[in-house]
Amino acid sequence: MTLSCNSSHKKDVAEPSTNSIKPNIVVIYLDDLGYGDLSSYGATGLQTPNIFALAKDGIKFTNAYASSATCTPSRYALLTGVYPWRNKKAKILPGTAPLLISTEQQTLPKFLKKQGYQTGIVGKWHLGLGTGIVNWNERVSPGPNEVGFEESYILAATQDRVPTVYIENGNVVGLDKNDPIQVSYEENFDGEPTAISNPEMLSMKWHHGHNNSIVNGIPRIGYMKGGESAKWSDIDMADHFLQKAQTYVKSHKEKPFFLYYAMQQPHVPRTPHPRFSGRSGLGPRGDVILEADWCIGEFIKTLETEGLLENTLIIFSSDNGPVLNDGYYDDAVEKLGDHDPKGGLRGGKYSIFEAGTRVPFITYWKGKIEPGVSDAIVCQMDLLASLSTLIGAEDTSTDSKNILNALLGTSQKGRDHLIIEATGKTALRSGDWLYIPAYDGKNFREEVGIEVGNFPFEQLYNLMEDKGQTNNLANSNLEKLAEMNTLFIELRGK
Ligand code: NG6
Ligand code: CA
Repeated sequence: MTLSCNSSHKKDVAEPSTNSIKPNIVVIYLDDLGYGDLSSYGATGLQTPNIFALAKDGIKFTNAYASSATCTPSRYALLTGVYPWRNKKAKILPGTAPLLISTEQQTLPKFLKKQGYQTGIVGKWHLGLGTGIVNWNERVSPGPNEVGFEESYILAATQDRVPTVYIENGNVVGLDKNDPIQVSYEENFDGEPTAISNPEMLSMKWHHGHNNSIVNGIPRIGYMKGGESAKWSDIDMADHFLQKAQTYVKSHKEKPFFLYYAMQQPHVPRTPHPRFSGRSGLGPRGDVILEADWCIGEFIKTLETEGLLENTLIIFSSDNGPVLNDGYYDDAVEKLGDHDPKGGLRGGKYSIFEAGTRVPFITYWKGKIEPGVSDAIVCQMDLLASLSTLIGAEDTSTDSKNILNALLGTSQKGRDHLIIEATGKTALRSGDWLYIPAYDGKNFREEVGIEVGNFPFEQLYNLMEDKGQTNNLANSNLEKLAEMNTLFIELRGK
């Protein structure tokens, strides 16, 4: 059903936007999950029943965007409400990068905290830690706790990057002081095995990059020495984060909370728990999507048994589009079969084409949101302005737009336009149209097998008529081209 925005309908379900309501807010955020990776978004080769239930009883957005086609910038925009291209450092960060968000900056958790919320993050961070040179053997700061999260339990960067340890409120979990951790992205530590020196130690083969330190048989990006007792178990990571998220909910019931549950799937290395290995038939990439779906089901059960489901707004999405081979041989390509992670869109992770940034996005609030499908243009960056409005104190200090009514399904109207970003390049979505300026560089990124969208000429697509971006109208609709170009320059600057 597509929602209408007539006023009587509005009245029925607009209640949450009254000033005094402070529901719990949970953002469930996957890593590299594509627009077509869920059965709720048309996948037939993969069944994701728990996310399906959220979509069926909530609002499924068909024109929702991460701000970017990679992780760090998308997470930056989600948490700060600021376009990542305004910050030159907002690109894929190494595990040793300093904190990208200024401690002075407005953030979603900071805002909510000021409004009386308890705030927590469980899962992937990837926004940098510390101020430059990090000593992992002392409290690492500033980090999530300094930009609004009262409690944090994170992995620093990505599952494929060192340090491969959990960090709780700035402290490496399970660290033995007699076995200190050292991390470098420049050079190896004397005598430490790498994927190059000791290929016999590998249980997963690298395809490109990912040939530095070996942890649990998996070669990583970056070098790490020590910290043996603190190293995470890859196959237990999903259960581990789930348990932390459940514990957070159970122990913060008394006051409203904001929980950012940032799951690691299906980013590489894909390491399903043995319970899920082989279950999808699509190889580990499919298996970890099933695993993530199961975790979400368990997490929602916890909200339910704790009596919190009716009072919790759940927002589900992904930080960027899909990639099959992102650096390891793990059968993602070989076992893909008919599954289309892109869901008919063009491109993928790293791409300025739609599959880079258009992602699954679901809002669910039992008894408050009327189920439906929404075509409104929405962006994760808009959570700050929208959620602040929900709780009665709209924050319009950033690029974030108040699209609360679209998120709650009382309106089909989202943003008029949005600048999307992919590895430093930007494009404009406005209404049904997508404009990509001319860019240097290659279109096809061979190692990942993805078209990133670079062409030495302008591109213009009507996404309603041409979802797969196959018909460039730049030469045939000069009027629209000029209009889009003008708006792009106005929004983006030269
Ligand atoms: C790339 C990695 C890729 C992945 C990505 C970050 C190589 C060759 N590739 O540099 O495997 O880690 O960074 O992904 O190292 S993201 O989802 O966190 O943006
Ligand atoms: Ca990602």
